[in-house]
Amino acid sequence: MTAASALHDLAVDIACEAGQLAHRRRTEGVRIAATKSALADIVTEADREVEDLIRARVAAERPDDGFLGEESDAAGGTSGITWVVDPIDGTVNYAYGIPSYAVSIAAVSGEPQTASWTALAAVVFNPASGELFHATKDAGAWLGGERLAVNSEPSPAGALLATGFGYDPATHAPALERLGRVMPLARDIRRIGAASLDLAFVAAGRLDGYFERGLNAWDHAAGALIVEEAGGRVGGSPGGRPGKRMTIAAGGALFDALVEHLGDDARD
Ligand code: LIP
Repeated sequence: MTAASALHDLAVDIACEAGQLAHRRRTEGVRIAATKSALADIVTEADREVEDLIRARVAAERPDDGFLGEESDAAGGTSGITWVVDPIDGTVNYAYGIPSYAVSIAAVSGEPQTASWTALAAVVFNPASGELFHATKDAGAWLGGERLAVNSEPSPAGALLATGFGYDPATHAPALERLGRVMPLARDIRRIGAASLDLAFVAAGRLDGYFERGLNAWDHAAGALIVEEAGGRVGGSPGGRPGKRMTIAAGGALFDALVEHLGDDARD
């Protein structure tokens, strides 16, 4: 077993346990614990509890690894591996009872910076649907046991695109203007509400492409590897990586078209 496949297997095991906890808490009723960057940017008690579980499992199995999670302080490690975690991606969906949320876990090597790390293993698990998207570097992307591949060419009707909007109301007008610039490429738009699922759906060919401004590393770390292992491209921020400025995911030709239509919002 390679180091990456061992990380993958651990990530899958932890994501399944964490997803079952998230789903159980959802059925019991969700309580908002706090708001963060804006009134709409909520964190539930389950977000915190699920991240605590993931962090404890990683610490027990790999005590020298680093940890970068949405709901707790970053911790450096000495092993060169960092776990990048969104315990419940799609928190607003989760709070409203919309079954589109996921545990997103990536294991990366190198400095814990999107611009420089190498993702080795990734899991995006939606416990509401039971769908487990996963990938190991250089070993393909999978939905359960089914190999995934991005759509290489959108339909002549246009691309089915997904995007998202930030929690800060001040970002909505420019986001709508940006959407208008991209619409000539689209047959339609989807707003799923969880970046990790948007990315996993691009990998699965359920979407032709996805773009969103303002994501955090834990939103895209796992989904980006799954898209790349499904033959897609991910970028949109300096250095050709996903990031706060923009995250774009698609097959090759559509990726370039999205960069062109997004203009300075995505150009290197
Ligand atoms: C969410 C992303 C979503 C984005 C939301 C939010 P969270 O992450 O998955 O794509 O549009 O603004 O960032 O907050 O649910 O972990």
